[in-house]
Amino acid sequence: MEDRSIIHVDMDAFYAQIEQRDNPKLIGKPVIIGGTSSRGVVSTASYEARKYGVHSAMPIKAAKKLCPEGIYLPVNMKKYKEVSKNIHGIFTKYTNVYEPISIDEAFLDVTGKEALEIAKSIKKDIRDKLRLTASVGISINKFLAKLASEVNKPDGLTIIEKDEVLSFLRPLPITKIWGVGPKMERELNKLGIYYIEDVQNYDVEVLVSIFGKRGKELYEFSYGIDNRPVEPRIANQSIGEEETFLKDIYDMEMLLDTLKDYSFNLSKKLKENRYLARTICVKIKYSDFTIETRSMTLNIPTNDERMIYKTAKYILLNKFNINREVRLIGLTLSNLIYPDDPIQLSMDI
Ligand code: TTP
Ligand code: MG
Repeated sequence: MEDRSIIHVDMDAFYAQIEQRDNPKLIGKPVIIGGTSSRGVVSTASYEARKYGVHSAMPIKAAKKLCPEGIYLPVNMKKYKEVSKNIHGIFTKYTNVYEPISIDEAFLDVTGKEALEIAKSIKKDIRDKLRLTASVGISINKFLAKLASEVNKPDGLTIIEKDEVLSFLRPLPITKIWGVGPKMERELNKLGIYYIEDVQNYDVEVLVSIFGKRGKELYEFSYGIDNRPVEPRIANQSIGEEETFLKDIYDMEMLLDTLKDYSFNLSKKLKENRYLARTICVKIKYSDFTIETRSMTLNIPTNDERMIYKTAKYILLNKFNINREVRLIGLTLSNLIYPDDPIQLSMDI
């Protein structure tokens, strides 16, 4: 694959920074944004509050113990979404090959352009137009660009050049590898793997025998290999999966199993992006190439694998009349939203 230039932009302490901007009295203070009920959790904390050990996903109660003098504010989602729209608007000035990945993050593919100049200009735009700071990473792929953006937070700008990749990765903990959450971490620890260097030195065949495809990915990430493209899309579009069977089938079990796999993958994608979906649509293409779609809209948006599958199954069994062979089945989730409440979503795989 030819060399690419990928930029990753991530706003610093996003919700908290917006509140500090809008109320200068909060500047320099530990500000904690989160659910205000007794069972609420921290959405984010300003960098001042992080010094006390306060972080996202921690119960507010625990945060108050660590940082009693903190200023605790509720989540003003409407405001943050508006700012998010403005940020994504800035990115599209530079390239159409831009992939929003959450409310405050995006990848841009600027291959063939002056990546450093663009990165500086994006930071300047965000500062001048929105009076906010972002951290930016530049490298040869998504995985490395995202790591680069984390290095010098807040207000950072970091490049990982091609010839620095291996030495940069070597000392990092394995949790820095894309998709390695606490569960995977424990499994790797059992093999004596703690740092990315340990993955580099491990026998890839053994990793594959234990983790399958994921083992190979892990090994490739440890060497900084990541060929995933920046996939341009607009937040609030839809996500979906479909597959043409090798041979047309008339087997309900297999259709359901396929929907189950899709539900798992799409739920994971929703969680990674911190989206919830309301509309679930099943598509069937028959052996004569006619296509039918049926959908349902949930009262409560979800990212739950079981809920997605349950609904898809209901649609398949009740809204279709499958009386001939099926060539393709697809599942699409639309009506994607950001949660209005600071629901904590696990990134673990
Ligand atoms: P992040 O970019 O993960 O965090 P951040 O911008 O607050 O801080 P950092 O400087 O480390 O990037 O998430 C963006 C926003 O998403 C964050 O401001 C609040 C929200 N969020 C939650 O509501 N719950 C969570 O568990 C996390 C991680 C984020
Ligand atoms: Mg951020």
